Amino acid sequence: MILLFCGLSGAGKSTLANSVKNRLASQFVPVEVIDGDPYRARLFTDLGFSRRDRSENLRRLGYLADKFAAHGIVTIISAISPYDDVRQELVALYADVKVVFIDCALDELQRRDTKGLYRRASLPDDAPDKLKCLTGVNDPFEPPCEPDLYLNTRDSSIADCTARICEYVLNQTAF
Ligand code: GGZ
Repeated sequence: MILLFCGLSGAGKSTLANSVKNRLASQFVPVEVIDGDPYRARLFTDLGFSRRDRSENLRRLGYLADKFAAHGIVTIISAISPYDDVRQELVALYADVKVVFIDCALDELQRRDTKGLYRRASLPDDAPDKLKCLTGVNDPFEPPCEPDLYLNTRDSSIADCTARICEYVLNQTAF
């Protein structure tokens, strides 16, 4: 199974992915997390944040995920994945891809702003530090119409969201 976690920066995708991994590991379910941010930093240094590059990013992550999943490893892709067409491409291309929408209201993300990205996106256009294509602020995010699983990290705790995802995985698989 491949779980495609999508949602805005700061919504809790990486936190949840690692929390799900730890919880399932304690039940001897193998999980690999493929997180967009470190893969961009270490392997996909040629990619920026244009639509074309974001799409290419997800295609590469999907290809890798399929390799892990082929060995029976529950594989979580954790990336903003803002465009529905590429998410659907992965669903069509690979076996058992489940879209998991990690949602959170923008005002809460702006309040959390752990990396300062939302502050930078709201700077005046001529500010040197201005972030010009932050997803959800000045770059698009297409919410999945019918995600396999919907979680909202403003309304629910990480523990509750983790429990729901683990329950879903365990119900869907033969572990
Ligand atoms: C979105 C950005 C941007 C812009 C830097 N827009 O939450 P993070 O900080 O730790 O992870 C995000 C990461 C985006 O990588 P993804 O592979 O998830 O993106 S995508 O699926 O859209 O290809 C975020 C940080 O990089 N970041 N600039 N402009 N996120």
